[in-house]
Amino acid sequence: MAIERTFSIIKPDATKRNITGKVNAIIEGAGLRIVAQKRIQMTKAQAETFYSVHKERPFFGELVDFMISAPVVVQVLEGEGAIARYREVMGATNPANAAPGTIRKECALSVGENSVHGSDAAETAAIEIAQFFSGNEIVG
Ligand code: 3AN
Repeated sequence: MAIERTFSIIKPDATKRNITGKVNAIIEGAGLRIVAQKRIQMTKAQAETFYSVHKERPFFGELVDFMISAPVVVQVLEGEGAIARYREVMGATNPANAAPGTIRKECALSVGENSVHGSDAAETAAIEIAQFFSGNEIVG
């Protein structure tokens, strides 16, 4: 399988509870490498752009407000089949349905406050990485 890069966000519910290290331990324990990482306060415009695919969904406003409610940690993860692998490591969107050992099972609070985001395909990974990182900030 090819080495890929995917985009990850540790969301406000996790930064507020001071468990970014716990999330990173699960990521690294799964064999993914954190090749870029920074803690930022997302602006409303950044959050709206990032989640624009969901703009017609009823929870869009709530999602944007949540993502700007506290700092987030944006990351680039690298590894074999990293995009699908990270989706497995994150677990189901609703933590009630997430498998044991996944980030959402171990850390998330609800379907909205679900601790992490991960890209769902190679095209979105490239777009999402480029929204938050320049090439020289990613060191593999
Ligand atoms: P995933 O993050 O697992 O790819 P998506 O793409 O269906 O899930 O949803 C994007 C984000 O929107 C989720 N991570 C979650 O924070 C939020 N979300 C999804 N469904 C709901 C919902 N029913 N109510 C509130 N927020 C939701």
